[in-house]
Amino acid sequence: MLGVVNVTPDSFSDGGVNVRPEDAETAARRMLDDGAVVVDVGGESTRPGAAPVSLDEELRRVVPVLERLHGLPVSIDTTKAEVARRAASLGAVLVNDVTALRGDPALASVIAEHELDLCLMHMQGEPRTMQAAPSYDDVVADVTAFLEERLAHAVEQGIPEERICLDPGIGFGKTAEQNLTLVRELGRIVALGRPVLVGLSRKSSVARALGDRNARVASDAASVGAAVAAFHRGASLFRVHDVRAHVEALTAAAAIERGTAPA
Ligand code: HH2
Repeated sequence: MLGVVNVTPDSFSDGGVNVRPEDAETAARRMLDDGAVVVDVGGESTRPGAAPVSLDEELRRVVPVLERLHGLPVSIDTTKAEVARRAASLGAVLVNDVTALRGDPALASVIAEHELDLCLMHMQGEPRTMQAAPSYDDVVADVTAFLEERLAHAVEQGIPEERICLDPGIGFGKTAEQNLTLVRELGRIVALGRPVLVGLSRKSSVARALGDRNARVASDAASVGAAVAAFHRGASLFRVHDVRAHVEALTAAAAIERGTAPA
């Protein structure tokens, strides 16, 4: 479980909540207490329509939070090599790159050099325009082929395969229906042989599954339901806002899969 700590004024569901470093720290510590294995700190919103953030501004947002969380398991949600480098020096263990190493050409070598884990996520287009006209021949085949190619690229760049997880990028250049199809067919991505991460938490396609075509932010209850469905299709990592609810639901779902309660 990855707990989301957005240090941004404009994230789609929690923008502005954690802009003070002390608030971000409190939120992160609570998520870890609630069972998150990592907290994913990000200083740039990737919601549809979001404008890019400069390097200086992103560092200004995340460095004070990373300093406060030093020694705890932290992931850095960034596309920039310099942010990843600073995060690694402050103890980050994972880079969550929504461009899947297509953004900053220097990022792969920072990850390899610091022996960081990496999440490769699919996105069609870029956040400012990605929801304008998503288009695929076959969304599941296209996303799977993309992740397979990006995985090979990352390995070529010296990042060991064992350190890499894959993410279909729910909401990144996809219609609500395409997002739901990707989760239903998640087994195709799982078959690539790497752990699969999903970020369904509070996403609009989950909200729209409840019948409101204009809904923008899903409830935590709907998000948990979607995560459990993804779990049953092989997802093993979940990027979520309400950590406790997801941990409890997924622990119960896993116990039913096994047929035994934890000892
Ligand atoms: N979703 C968001 C951001 N980063 N990273 C991965 N790997 N997968 C995701 O699905 C994903 C992600 C968007 O959610 P959030 O961080 O809540 O909002 P914002 O991008 O507006 O900060």
